[in-house]
Amino acid sequence: MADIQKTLVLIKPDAIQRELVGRVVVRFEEKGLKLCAMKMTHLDEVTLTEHYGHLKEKPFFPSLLQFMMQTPIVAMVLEGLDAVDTVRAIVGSTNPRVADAGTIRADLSMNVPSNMVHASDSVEAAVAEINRFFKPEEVFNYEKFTDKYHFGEGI
Ligand code: DAT
Ligand code: MG
Repeated sequence: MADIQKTLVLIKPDAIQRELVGRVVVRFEEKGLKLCAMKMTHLDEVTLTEHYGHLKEKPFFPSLLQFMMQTPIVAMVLEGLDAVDTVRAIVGSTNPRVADAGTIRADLSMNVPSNMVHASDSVEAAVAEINRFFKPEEVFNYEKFTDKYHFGEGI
């Protein structure tokens, strides 16, 4: 049975620089994911060290942080059936050159860390990451006419 989940997406500085924000957002919207929150914000070292804590010992960690602070980023919360895995599938694997064609990373990028987007990788991570980037009152729950197509029983 599918679960209705929320997940976090960050549109990274390379997408901002390359003027591809709209192209990223449209992919999630046309899939049928519901936009529950969205804002532009500048990340700081404290937030990024928490966010990328699992990579702290990696040699590329300092340059990853520098990259993520080059411009503001756009943070979003998306909701849908199995949204965590669904969004990861649309985003594609970390290395854009081996990501499946049709994914955001494969179609629009070539390298790391400039792979366009971050997406939560588990339900637990999604809860923590949504709380990291949004206050509860910034995340909206509302009904849409299309809910019957995207949120129904189905398979
Ligand atoms: P993902 O973003 O697919 O969840 P991750 O959590 O392992 O991947 O890494 C976070 C980001 O760190 C990733 O999107 C790009 C950057 N990164 C990962 N591996 C890297 C590497 N070998 N060199 C440079 N940047 C890397
Ligand atoms: Mg990750």
